Amino acid sequence: MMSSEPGKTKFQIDLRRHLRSQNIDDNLVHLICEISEASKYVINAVRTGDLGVAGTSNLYGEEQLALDVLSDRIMRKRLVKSGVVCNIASEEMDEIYQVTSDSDGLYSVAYDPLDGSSLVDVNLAVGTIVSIFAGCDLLQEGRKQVAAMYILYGPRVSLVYSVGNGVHEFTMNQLMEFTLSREDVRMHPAGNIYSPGGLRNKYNEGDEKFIRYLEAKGAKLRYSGGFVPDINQVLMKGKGIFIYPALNGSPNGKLRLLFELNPMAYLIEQAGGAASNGHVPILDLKPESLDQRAPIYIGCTEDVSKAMEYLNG
Ligand code: AHM
Ligand code: MG
Repeated sequence: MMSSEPGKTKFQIDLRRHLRSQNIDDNLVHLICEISEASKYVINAVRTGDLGVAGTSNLYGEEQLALDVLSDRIMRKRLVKSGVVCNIASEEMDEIYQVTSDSDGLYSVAYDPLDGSSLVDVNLAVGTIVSIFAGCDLLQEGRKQVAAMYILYGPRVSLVYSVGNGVHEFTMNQLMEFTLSREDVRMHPAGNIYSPGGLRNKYNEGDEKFIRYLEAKGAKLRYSGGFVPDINQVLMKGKGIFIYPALNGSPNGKLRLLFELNPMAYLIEQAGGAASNGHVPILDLKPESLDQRAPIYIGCTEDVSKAMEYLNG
């Protein structure tokens, strides 16, 4: 433990100092710091950049916004220059970008540079999501991640990371430095908020019954349509569940295993929560392709178990 409550710290603990206390190698410290530096340019792009379309599409055939393309470029450039990365995969790139084939002491990174980008024009919160593996293989089970993190661009900018030793939150200060705001974030066993993605009239019967159960027990609906702020709410309040289930016509839901689900599942598990695709933990899924999607139920362990009961009962 390095600090106490926000506002009660005698001195500010910055991200690099905190990372150095985690017993991880210097290259990983450097990599996470480089990503945090890149996020400062992404937030600048979000705040002031062009809101139009880029005229290109990503590997899902979705139209890319100028901000998607710019954020992707910012992230990739920084990762390439970091000197500690061999392979890079992005939700906005068709293929793996190989920086070097020499994996010795290096890391591979999968990221969504600007998740929820279609919300920027209505000024809702968005974020960058990052998954890190040791070596060059990006198609590994999420449980093998050595680190996961996100940066949330909301009224404040926060950065949440784990390297397998709990989950820690940093907030950007007036000097654009990330300083520790919450250490070892823990989730309660059960929650009182729910965040349901997708069209409810396309839910299957089990998911519909689960939502009715949540409503009947008085859980509050909290869904912004941005995965990062929605997960951040569940994680930081420590209470609740986010679901993006299979939909009629979309049996794997919408969200992507490599770029969105694995890193969030890692963080939520590290905080004492759970994440499942309805049958097995998200972190045990072996990805077969970069663009793999999966349904997700993620949050407090008892809520996720209850969802499984309705889904499989
Ligand atoms: P994106 O990666 O194209 O931005 O899409 C992901 C977003 C998530 O932020 C969010 O959870 C989800 O799409 C919302 O989808 P829906 O509008 O179908 O509920
Ligand atoms: Mg996304």
